[in-house]
Amino acid sequence: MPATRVSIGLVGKPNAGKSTLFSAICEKESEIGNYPFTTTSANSGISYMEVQCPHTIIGKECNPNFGFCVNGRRSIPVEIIDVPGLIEGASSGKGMGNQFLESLRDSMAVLQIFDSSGTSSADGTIMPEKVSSPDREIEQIRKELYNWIIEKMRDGWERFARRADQSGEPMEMSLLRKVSFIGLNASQIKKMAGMPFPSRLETWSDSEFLLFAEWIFRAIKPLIPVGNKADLLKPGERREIIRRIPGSYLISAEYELAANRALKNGYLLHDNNSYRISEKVNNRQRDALVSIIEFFNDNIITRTSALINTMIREKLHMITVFPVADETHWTDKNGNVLPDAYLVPAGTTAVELAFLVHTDIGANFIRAMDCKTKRIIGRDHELNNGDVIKIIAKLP
Ligand SMILES: Nc1nc2c(ncn2[C@@H]2O[C@H](COP(=O)(O)OP(=O)(O)OP(=O)(O)O)[C@@H](O)[C@H]2O)c(=O)[nH]1
Ligand SMILES: [Mg+2]
Repeated sequence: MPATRVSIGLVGKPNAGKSTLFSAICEKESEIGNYPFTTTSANSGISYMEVQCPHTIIGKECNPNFGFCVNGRRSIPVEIIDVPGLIEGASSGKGMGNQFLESLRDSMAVLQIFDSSGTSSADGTIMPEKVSSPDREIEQIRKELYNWIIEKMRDGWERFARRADQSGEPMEMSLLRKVSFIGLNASQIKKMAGMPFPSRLETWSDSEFLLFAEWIFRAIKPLIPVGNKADLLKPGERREIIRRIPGSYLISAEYELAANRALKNGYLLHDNNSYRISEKVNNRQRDALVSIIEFFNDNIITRTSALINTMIREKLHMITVFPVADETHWTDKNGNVLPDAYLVPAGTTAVELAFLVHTDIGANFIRAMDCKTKRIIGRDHELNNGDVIKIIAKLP
């Protein structure tokens, strides 16, 4: 994985389809089962985010260190973490317990996978008819995530808070040590400024812990509702879900996986941005593929590749930049064209990029060059999406 690793976690009740989604978007597959708790420990894999590759500007093929590039579309690795199913009481150890929640520490964003068809109970048992409401399911899982944070914060809080208040250190900085289990860094915790949190930690109680948990999943690690199994819904029902659950997306992990397999087997062909069914399929396979294509053509449905791009661009506000050593040929010092594509937060400056490339380069930063315009840029210049940047540093 590149220096700037982006991780997305998948959470939801058992049988919501997390492992099916993981298998559809990652290079490796995760075990899928129609019984609860098929997945028993967190599993991480690599998926890709597609961006326009600047190699088309200089007309030379690129040589990616990570990922690949096809027809000018560069695929950048993104880590996906498949988490075991969550049930009510998970935060206090029910089901698979709460150790696995700790894999969320490494996730920058979390997809909350819910069963949009409502055909599974709260513990994930698959039912022949609708038995659950997506709204309630989303609330329940959120409550578990919040409870997990509250429980972790409660542990040894009084002693911690007393000491922190006496230390004279800014409240956020003390808190940073306490919340390492959720993987916050100093620049993230500074975003608490302006939020209505009491500065004396000793006065914090469950309501502040809850506010803090809500803030984390809103401002730091966006928790995005994704309704799976939308293939089981009629078109009108799909629209009703999107209307009722603001900010949600609808997918079918099963159809995505089936389409991938059909593409690999040559049963399905993809040209000119549309699908074509091969002549070599039998009638049953043709019917299945027709349903899948029809489903994907419904514009209320989000394709899983678009979902990953949206998470990174719009929810995590990240941009792609390409550091190079040679401003004319856009190569590294070994002649590889555009070898690195970094996903960095929007607002990243030239010197911050230099530190990501190497701490020595960051520490000895002199200036940088925007290789598309050949303009010199200073250390505090904020980079733009798609920039190709040469860093000039004073090295011994
Ligand atoms: N119809 C339909 N079924 C799906 C879809 N995604 C998953 N399933 C089925 O739902 C069941 C559960 O899928 P998994 O991916 O194992 O679910 P999970 O969320 O990983 O479950 P746990 O590991 O137990 O937490 C399997 O029988 C899948 O085939 C979908 O998009 N549509
Ligand atoms: Mg699973």
